[in-house]
Amino acid sequence: LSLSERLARRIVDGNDKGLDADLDEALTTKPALDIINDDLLAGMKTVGELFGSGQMQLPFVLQSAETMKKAVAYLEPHMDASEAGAGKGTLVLATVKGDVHDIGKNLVDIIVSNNGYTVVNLGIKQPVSAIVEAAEQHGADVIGMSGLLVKSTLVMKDNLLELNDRGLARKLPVILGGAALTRPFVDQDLAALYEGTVRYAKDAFEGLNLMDTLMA
Ligand code: B1M
Repeated sequence: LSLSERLARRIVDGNDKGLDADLDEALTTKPALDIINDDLLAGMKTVGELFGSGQMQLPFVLQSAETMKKAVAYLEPHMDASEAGAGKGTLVLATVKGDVHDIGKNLVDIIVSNNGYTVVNLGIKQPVSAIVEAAEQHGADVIGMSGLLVKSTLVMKDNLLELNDRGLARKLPVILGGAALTRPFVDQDLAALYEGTVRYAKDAFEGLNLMDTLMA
């Protein structure tokens, strides 16, 4: 196996023995973010396919997720903090109520915070009340919600209605991301009911681009 394939395989197998050495070797050839995007996420994609088709059981998915987290944590110090500390704005970020998936959200945190924004990462299973409280406490410029379950898309819709009701929509643009969402659902259906701006980010980089656009 090539180094790239080996890294993807480590994620699929949830095998972190010797992971750091492989990551060190990969770092000699390409930047940390490329390792995440090309190699580690390829492994997560396979995990999703195996799980979805019933060929992989949940405890093994969890092991893969843990290995993915370790790999990302190991790579994080190697990412360029371009314009870090520039105080470009504040993103309050959460995985929505009822949803435990946080790998994607945490990647958004790493990429957005490495590009000059303050990110307040609330964690998983966050009710809208906690998101609103944090947004007020930290003077958020943007709210980011992540969710991977189909039911999370409905939670996001309810959350937007709640922001409308609280009169916060005009002040707080929202970025939504996660595998169960589609661009038309967010940019058309949800945008039609939210009284502020709501946008879909297909990945962490689009999340960053949206931050730049919304803060411009
Ligand atoms: Co679960 N899971 N899972 N899971 N899991 C999915 C989502 C699923 C699609 C798998 C499948 O069936 N093929 C399926 C959902 C089906 C559905 O709703 N229709 C599913 C299920 C069913 C479940 C459980 C219900 C299983 C069970 O208990 N029977 C359970 C849910 C519990 C709950 O939430 N209440 C469950 C549990 C778990 C684990 C705990 C084992 C683990 C999560 C560990 C963790 O996150 N700490 C897990 C995993 C790992 C997955 C898959 C395999 C991989 C998810 C992942 O990390 N992807 C997933 C399959 C899949 O997605 N195809 C699956 C990598 C990550 C980098 O991508 O999160 O999409 P993603 O993030 C991307 C973009 O979406 C975007 O940027 C990220 C990076 O570029 N993005 C944003 C995400 N959030 C954003 C926010 C933004 C901007 C961009 O701004 C705010």
